[in-house]
Amino acid sequence: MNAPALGLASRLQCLRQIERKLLWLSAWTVHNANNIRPNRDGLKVGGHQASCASVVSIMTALYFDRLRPGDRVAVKPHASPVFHAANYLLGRQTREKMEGLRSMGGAQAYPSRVKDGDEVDFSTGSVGLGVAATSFSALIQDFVALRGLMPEGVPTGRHIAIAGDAELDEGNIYEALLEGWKHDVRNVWWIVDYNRQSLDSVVQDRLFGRFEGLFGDMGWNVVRIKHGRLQEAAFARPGGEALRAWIDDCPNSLYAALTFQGGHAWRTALLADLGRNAELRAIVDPLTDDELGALMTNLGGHDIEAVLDALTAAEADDRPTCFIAYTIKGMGLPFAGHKDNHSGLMTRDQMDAFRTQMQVRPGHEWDRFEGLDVSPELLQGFIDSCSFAEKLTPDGRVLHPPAIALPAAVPLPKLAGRKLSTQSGFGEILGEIGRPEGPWRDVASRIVTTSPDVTVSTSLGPWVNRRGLFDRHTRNDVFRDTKVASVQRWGMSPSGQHIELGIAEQNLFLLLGAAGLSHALNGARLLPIGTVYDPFVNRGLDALIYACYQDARFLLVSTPSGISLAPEGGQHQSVNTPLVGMSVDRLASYEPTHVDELAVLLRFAFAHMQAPDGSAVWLRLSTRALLQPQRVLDESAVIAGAHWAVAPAAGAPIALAYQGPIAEEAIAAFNTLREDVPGAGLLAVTSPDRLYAGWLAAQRSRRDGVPAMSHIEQLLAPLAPGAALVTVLDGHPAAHAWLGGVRGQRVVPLGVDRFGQSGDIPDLYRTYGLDESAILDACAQALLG
Ligand SMILES: Cc1ncc(C[n+]2csc(CCOP(=O)(O)OP(=O)(O)O)c2C)c(N)n1
Ligand SMILES: [Mg+2]
Repeated sequence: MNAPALGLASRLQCLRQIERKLLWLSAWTVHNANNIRPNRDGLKVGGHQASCASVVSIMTALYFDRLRPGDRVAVKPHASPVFHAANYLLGRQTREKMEGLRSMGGAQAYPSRVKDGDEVDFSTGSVGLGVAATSFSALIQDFVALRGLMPEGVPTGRHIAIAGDAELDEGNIYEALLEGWKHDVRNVWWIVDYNRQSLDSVVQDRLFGRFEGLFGDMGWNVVRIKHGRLQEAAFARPGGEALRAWIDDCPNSLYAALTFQGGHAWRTALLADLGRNAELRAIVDPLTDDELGALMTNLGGHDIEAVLDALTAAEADDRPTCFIAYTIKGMGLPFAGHKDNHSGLMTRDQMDAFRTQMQVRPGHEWDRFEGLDVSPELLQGFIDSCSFAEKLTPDGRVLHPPAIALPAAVPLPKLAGRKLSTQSGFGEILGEIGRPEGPWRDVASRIVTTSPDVTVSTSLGPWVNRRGLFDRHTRNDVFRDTKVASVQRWGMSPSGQHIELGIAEQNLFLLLGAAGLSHALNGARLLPIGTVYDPFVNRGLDALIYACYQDARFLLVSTPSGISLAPEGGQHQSVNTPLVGMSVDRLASYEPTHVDELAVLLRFAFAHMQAPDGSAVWLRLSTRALLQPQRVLDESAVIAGAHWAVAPAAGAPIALAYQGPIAEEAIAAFNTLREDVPGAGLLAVTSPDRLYAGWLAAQRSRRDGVPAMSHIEQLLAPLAPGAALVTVLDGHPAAHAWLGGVRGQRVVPLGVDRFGQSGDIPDLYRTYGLDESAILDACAQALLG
């Protein structure tokens, strides 16, 4: 349904009007925010008029011609105003939000799923991540489609990134490319806005050649959109090939500088090299300076026809395709090509001149069809007839499938009298959930697991043996077929439920981010679980934060953790991850100590991942086996972040709090402590993150005049006002140090604040001050004040 009533010429005419309007609106939106809107704090509001101008033609061709409702797009961060302007023309963005660009409640500086609302498919801002995200969302679309989870009526589509060329400097791009190749990813387009400028400078010459080589090696189709129709026509004339060669050989910096200087400078430079070429002069001499400037800057990425042709040709198959669209940063604006234009803003005078050029009357800056050369009716009719103007579903672009119902409890292995680690407990429980029959069957069908080459060593093995590996193609397990003994059954098929990744941790989080948005993007709810070694969460941290910023819903299981991993040495012993868990928004972070707590938290995670006001969940686990207690848990307390393993007497002068595998030493110390202080309490902390969040929320509520009492306030209330708290975890002690602020109690926080090293647990706990005697010393110190 592509503007059926209009012929090509009228279609192009309409697209050119829209292109012009997007250029105007994007520049004006930034100008308005910086120069027209009142500014209360004197800070520069900012915006990127040049980055927008660079990509206007590409976005016009996409949004108003080639995009289908089922396509999903990541727009380069600095083109946010163009994106909002396109939506404004499509009737999906309000003038109020446009006027409020970069102000609270207005359109966001960079497209944001959560803050901008339903039209944004992928948030962008941390460059490179949005681009790579499209590859993983295409993989997830395949996963849900091949497993028959896509709801009827929801179309599949292409996953498209409009990328700045400097985004390809980010290493995560190449990690994603390699992973995409392994999984034979399809239906991905990356359109590179090849303006050969980044923030600081002009890029190296012939960079496109590197891109082409890299993408080609990864099995991508690479399409150069280099020249516009004007240039092609000139090249076709006698002498034209000399002009083409001159442009091809022109260094990027010189090309950019000449673009900025304009027609006269182009003529001087051209004639200095080719002035004796009579055929070339026949092309160049008749042109005015402006005409010559227009010819020399007529690059493919600014020529709607060239862009349309390239995109349309690529639709012939579903191969991943990289388009290298040659563009000029700031095209059509006074600072076009200037190397300092990244954050450059047009002055008021420049804007006035631009307004006149765009035929926009003062006071009509926001009128959709002001100053255009076609009638509003024709243009509106054209816009209405664009495929992308059709709704994806009656609900819009964000889909809301119902939650998957959960049985009352996860299948718990026998615990009584057993020594078990949380990691083994996790593997056993997930293996049970994966049984083909039983109450968890429907939930299990929605689980997708993934791990960056640590599937077996994070105890996902039993689950994978049950559910198989996912691959678009069926591939047998050769070891099994040839009867080589192995515990792992690793057959791959389109019905498998584990996506095995290479080691790159950023890819893990990009995949979890994509799978965690499948409900919203595909209408197919998934329960993604990713496992990784705890210290290497840091290796993918930006992508983890990115996933959370998009409100992706997944369960992260990081294991093993801390110095309890004793012999493995410092690089494998995580220290800071509990603090990371506390500080990342939309991520509920836990460290269960015993497997009964883990079981409660696993079920909670499946619910929280699906709740409208829920979030992603993180479980930090350990390989240290602990004796499992027999007890009845207060499940809501476990979920809220802590429960009394031994409740304190009223007015008790001290409590000991533990988190994670250090519990054994803490419990031993506690038993000694109680001989002297019979009323002492023993607090099992499952989440400093949830405790702290709950405390902050209660404070906010009270500030607003609404009475509230947080879980940690209730827990600590029985203790004497000046009581001492000794806290201990296998991680940074700052995770607990704040507890003293809750009721003004004294805290002696124990933990690890230096890099770990190889050793056994007695040596390491002693060295880092976590063994029983160190805990008792801390108690004595705390009691003495
Ligand atoms: C991870 C990250 N590092 C740095 C930045 C700061 N930054 C913003 S834009 C930019 C250069 C972008 O250049 P390019 O991708 O070529 O975009 P364009 O030329 O279209 O503006 C940089 C370094 C960022 N947003 N994200
Ligand atoms: Mg650039």
